[in-house]
Amino acid sequence: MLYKRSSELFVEALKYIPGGVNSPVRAFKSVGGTPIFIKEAKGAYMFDEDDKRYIDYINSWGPMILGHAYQPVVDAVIEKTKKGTSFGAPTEIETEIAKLAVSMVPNIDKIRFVNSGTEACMSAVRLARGYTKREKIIKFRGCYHGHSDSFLIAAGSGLSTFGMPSSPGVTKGTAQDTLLANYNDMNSVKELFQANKNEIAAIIIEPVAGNMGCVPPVNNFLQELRSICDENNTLLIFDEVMTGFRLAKGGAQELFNVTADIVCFGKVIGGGLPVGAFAARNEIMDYLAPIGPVYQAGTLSGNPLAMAAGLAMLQAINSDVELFNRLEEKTAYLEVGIRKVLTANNKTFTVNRVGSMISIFFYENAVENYEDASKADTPEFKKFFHDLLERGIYIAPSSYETWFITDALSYEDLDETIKVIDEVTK
Ligand code: HOZ
Repeated sequence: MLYKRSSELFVEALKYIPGGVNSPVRAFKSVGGTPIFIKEAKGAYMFDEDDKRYIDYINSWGPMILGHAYQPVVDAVIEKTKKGTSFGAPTEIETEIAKLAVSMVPNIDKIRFVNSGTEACMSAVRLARGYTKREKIIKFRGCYHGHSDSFLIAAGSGLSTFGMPSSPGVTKGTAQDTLLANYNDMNSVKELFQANKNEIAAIIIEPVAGNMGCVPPVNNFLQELRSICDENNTLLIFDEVMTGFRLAKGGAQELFNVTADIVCFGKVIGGGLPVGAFAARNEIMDYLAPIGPVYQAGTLSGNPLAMAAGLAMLQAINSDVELFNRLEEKTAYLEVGIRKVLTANNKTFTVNRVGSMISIFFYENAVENYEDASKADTPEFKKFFHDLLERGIYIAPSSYETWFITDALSYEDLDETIKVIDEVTK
């Protein structure tokens, strides 16, 4: 029986863990069926507890850009572990990775490490509020910046997957300080500035949205956000948890040639260990404790194992001058193949892609914002997901999530994937 061991493990997990998972989308609730339990992974492949092999297009939701169990990261973590796993005191490696990250990313002087993308975005907003002495922020419908209270309003990702765009437990007081605009719609942003003069501390945005599926910024949207922030003394926060060190060495800032005031990281920067970070120019970062008044802290922040993994990952990315070209070529190859077979099979679809982030929407029109993304055909996606899974292709169990391409994928893997997509959509 397919997924036998996974089913048994899920039954057991349900007894002790809410929904059997530690992060909701993993439960497969929106696509139905039993989540597969992973035993191990190497390169482009994951193996479940029933020893079935999958070509992985989730890649831990982004971090495994060089493939699973990437040897330099594994070695760095093993070596560090032998010397102690946490000290709650400064270590040399924190400065090493900070120095490297600052050299790779435009427009930042200092960086602070935390444990997740959620923490990074939450801290960035607190810093922006403290720095500007204003309280309101603008976020975009369908963008997800982690599960901190201020962001769980019209959020994408898991919340959209379950049709609960906002979460109970977020107080009215918190919610009223989060103003909502539409992605790729400058007019909706301008209206908020007009109605809230001198009150907006920051705009936070995923420069390429990845939590309503992959949705690229259109025209000069990011440039126009930069301008309106400058005109209103508002800070522009790029949530580069997905795009950072993935779309280019310097992330979306480099790719689109737009500078943000604060940049948030997660995923790739930790090489698969729990790392987040936020970074900015000196005058903003020096507003943080212990120099400045804005408080932020953490026992496991800058943890030596996490820093060792992150450093090995960033060193590999920094020294590989062809990496981003290869990722672009592989993902473009996949995109062309998918378009070809879906067209031949008379499917109604839209494919969005930026670099190594890609999504298929079963929808006939362009997908430029959350409203468009939510019109995609859900039953069609569910079938597509399960058909692929059964044939060993592992994509995110939600059409609101992006596929993340890893450099470990070979062209044979991509051909196999395209062939399977052809078969299941015939
Ligand atoms: N919704 C998260 C990614 N956008 C899921 C993370 C996880 O389940 O690991």
